Amino acid sequence: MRKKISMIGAGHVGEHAVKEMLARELGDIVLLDIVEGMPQGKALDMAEAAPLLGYSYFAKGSNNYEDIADSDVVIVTAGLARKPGMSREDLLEKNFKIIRGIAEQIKKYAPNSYVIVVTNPLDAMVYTVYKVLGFERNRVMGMAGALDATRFRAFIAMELGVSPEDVQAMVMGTHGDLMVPLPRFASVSGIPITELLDKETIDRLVERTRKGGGEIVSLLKTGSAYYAPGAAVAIMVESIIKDKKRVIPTSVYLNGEYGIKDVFIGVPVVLGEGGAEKIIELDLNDEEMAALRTSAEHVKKLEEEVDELFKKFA
Ligand code: TXD
Repeated sequence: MRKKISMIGAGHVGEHAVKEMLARELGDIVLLDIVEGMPQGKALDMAEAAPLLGYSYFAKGSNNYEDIADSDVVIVTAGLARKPGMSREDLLEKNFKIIRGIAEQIKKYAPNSYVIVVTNPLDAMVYTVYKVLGFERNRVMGMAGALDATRFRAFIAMELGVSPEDVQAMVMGTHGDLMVPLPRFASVSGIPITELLDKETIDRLVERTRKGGGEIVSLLKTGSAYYAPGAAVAIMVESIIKDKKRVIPTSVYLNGEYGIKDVFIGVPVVLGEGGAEKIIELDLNDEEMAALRTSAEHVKKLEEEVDELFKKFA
């Protein structure tokens, strides 16, 4: 049975994720945006590349939510990026309104789907979607850890001059400066990186990972990263659709795991046909646990702001 995937938001991350999902033949895709013509143009352009690249699935551009009906997976990348002079609160309020509206459409047209949220501020936006949908927690998740971890892996590979493929790493916590990269759980073909790099170097790579998003923004000047984010989305969707059961850091609603409750935060998760099937609980040391708690407290505050926005715009 061909699967159906819908991408809400046909901007940079949306289109790159779709391109990667087509290349991996994950399913037929609906690419939806508020801008008329643009998603149709991008989808047509991708269809025209199919004979050259050899994939058998199509994306369809749309401005109409009826087209997402009965999707197996829905991804949300729609929203605004922060512009100069705009505070974080302004962005939270603007994207809250956009994301809440989108979640209502998903609930109406794709009530059996797995939903992956990408829009920033990530953990607050996935919380917003979760509240509107009322789905079981294994069906609503956020993408961020997959991106932060691939950045950490890439930096380790570059430092050591080894294949990025052989580098594994875990990054937990919220998306942003308070993320929690975990060098103790990073390895090169099973060799702990603590055997290969000194503490000073590891600290430098951890810091670069924390600031990874900002580094790209300051180079690009207009907009933020989209190659690695698009690939990270595709990898998560692939693990769900093919029931690969890959272990990927994913923002999920914790219910007591790690001693944290009612907060969306990045933790290692088994992704398979049941969505976020299983949370892996690592035995964190005191320092790691303290960093994760700080991350969770930060998200909790944002969630309280979201609760206020639900009341304000009831
Ligand atoms: O790790 C992560 N989670 C992230 C998050 C990694 C990279 C990007 N991250 C965030 O994703 C970023 O801060 C943004 O909030 C989103 C999307 O980033 P992108 O770079 O794709 O932004 P664009 O290119 O501006 O695309 C946004 C699209 C654009 O085409 C708008 O027309 C559309 O969203 N948009 C809408 N579509 C549908 N419906 C509504 N209401 C709507 N509003 C805007």
